[in-house]
Amino acid sequence: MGSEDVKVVSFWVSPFGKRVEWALKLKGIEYEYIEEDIFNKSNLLLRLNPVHKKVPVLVHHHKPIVESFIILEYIDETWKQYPLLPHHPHQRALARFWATSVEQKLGKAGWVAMATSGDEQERAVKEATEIMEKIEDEIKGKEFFGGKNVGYLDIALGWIAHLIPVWEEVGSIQILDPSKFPAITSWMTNFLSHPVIQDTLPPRDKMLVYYHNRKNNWPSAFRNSVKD
Ligand SMILES: N[C@@H](CCC(=O)N[C@@H](CS)C(=O)NCC(=O)O)C(=O)O
Repeated sequence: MGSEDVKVVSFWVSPFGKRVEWALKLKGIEYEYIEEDIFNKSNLLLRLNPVHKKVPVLVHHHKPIVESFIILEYIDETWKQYPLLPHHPHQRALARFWATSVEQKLGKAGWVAMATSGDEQERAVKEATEIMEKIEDEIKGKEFFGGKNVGYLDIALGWIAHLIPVWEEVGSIQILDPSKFPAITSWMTNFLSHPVIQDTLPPRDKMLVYYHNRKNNWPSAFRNSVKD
């Protein structure tokens, strides 16, 4: 795959960016990684993603593709080895449904649970826990959402495995009680022990410092613009 010109513009802790790196690595595609400062955006990012001005951006043969779920589909269609989405259309539809539903519901609730306190935090923890119950039912009895291998939905939800525990520590909250969510807990262990995932995770202590800072700056100019 050495002749492919593939670049990933991302931010070290971006859960969206990790998806792109995981997908490329699972397929054995080499890429150049370009670190972006999302607090002081480069002209490169503004040129590559003028609509959302966000990372990640995949650049394949000088053509940018943005939005992590769209990038995952592009990667899966472009490089056929190690298919990410399930084969059957209904299974594919379900994988997309869970990916986007969890993103919309848990992304916001988890972030607010970490960053706030009092009633607002309590409501957010409750909301996040309710979504976890649905995810628990989905993963029960399986090693990965993709079956025996890490697939599209594992990549889409992978941030739960490494970010939620950090958010729990920063927010002094519990969303993932292992006794309540044994199937998610064992999926997290399986996912985090996969060599590709291990290879790309940011150091936990650096993440803790970063999210403590984000929490301390909340509410602030960022209140209406959750960055990750
Ligand atoms: N829906 C986008 C979300 C991307 C996103 O929010 N990226 C964050 C970094 S983790 C970002 O670039 N934030 C900059 C900003 O919000 O201005 C995706 O899935 O790619």
